[in-house]
Amino acid sequence: MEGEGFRIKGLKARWILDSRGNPTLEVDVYLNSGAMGRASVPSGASRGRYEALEVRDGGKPFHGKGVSKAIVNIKEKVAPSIKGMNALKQSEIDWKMIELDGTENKSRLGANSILAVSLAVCRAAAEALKKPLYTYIHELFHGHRGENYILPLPLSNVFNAGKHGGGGLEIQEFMVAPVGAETFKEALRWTCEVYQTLRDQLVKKYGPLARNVGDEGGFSVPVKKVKDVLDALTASIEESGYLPKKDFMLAIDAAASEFYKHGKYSVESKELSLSELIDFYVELIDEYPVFSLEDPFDQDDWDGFIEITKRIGGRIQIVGDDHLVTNVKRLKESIERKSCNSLLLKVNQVGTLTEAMEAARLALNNNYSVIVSHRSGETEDSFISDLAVGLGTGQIKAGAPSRGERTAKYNRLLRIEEIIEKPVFAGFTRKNR
Ligand code: 2PG
Ligand code: MG
Repeated sequence: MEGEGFRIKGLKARWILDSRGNPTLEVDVYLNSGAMGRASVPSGASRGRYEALEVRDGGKPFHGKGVSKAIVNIKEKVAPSIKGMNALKQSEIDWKMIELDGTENKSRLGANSILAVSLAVCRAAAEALKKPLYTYIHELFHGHRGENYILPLPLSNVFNAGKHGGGGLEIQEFMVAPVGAETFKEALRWTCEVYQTLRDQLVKKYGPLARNVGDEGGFSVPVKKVKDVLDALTASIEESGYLPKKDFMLAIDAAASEFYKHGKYSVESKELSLSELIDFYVELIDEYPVFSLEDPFDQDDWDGFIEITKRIGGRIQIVGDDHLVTNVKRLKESIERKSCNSLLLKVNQVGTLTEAMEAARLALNNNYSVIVSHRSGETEDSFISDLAVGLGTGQIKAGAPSRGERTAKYNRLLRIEEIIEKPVFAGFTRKNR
């Protein structure tokens, strides 16, 4: 196709619903060739203090969560400035929007407006090139054609607590990761079996209400102790016929900024100091097959992050989510100070695909693992599935295998695995057996 065909002809922005019934942005980008790319943006509940900001309307409609101002920003400011630009120049377009916004945290135009356009441009370009999205992302990121694509290990949040569930436990997410599976398809089947066994076990113990699920599709019963959840997960793995540690590992997102106040962490009705909280985590890691611990401390508790990475960073992944907010500046500081060893990659924390890729590159170059992640408020858009495969990060966090906005991501990965010639699944224990 002629270069002219790749130029942006126009944008269309609208609100659609996210999985919590809040409006969110969806954007269509049209190219001269007739190709169109569509993308929508997610929204978090346990948000980091340093995330790029969403522009919301305020006022009565949608309890203040309307996005009509963001839509106007796209129509009146973004569209005229990127019209005519070549959609293949992803970083030029993203930088144009960053400059147009002109603020540190994208508060003028809104990270939601900018991200919706950024992702839709990427889809339109892939569409115009007639390439699958993951292939195009691979080329953008690695600068060459992909040969061996990696299907990510799913970290599946089967038990929701904290701000995502009503059970009262402070630690937010309890995930199972099918590390011993040989393919993504097998990994997903195992995960569903464990998920359903867990439901049956919880219903037996807590009654029929236990089948209700939280924001990310995981179960959410009132438990008092973190170990009760970890015991339930291990029991479900075993009852489903799998081996903890060999077939499944566990992952935790503490989201500790949510239970930190005046220098103390309130966990299981106790007020813990930094060193008591470290001991608490170390005991869990010693007793259970946990391979990944996200946001174990408040986002600004550098001492806590540095100390825990020193103590157990050689054994497990210490993941920075609210702590790093997919932000290159914070990531640089983390690398210098050794505050963790893994980056949670959320495109909407930073607001453009280009910046998210920069963060991923910096992380990988410094031996940080990278987990591509959804938000607790999601749409049916499966962009992050293609992103995980395109970047080749080997891990994705996309919730429980239930609720349409979560299964959209997993189902897309099933389809990708089917198209790829020699897919490699990022499990890691099978080969060591
Ligand atoms: C997290 C995320 C996603 P939220 O803390 O990792 O699981 O939650 O989108 O609410 O920030
Ligand atoms: Mg998190």
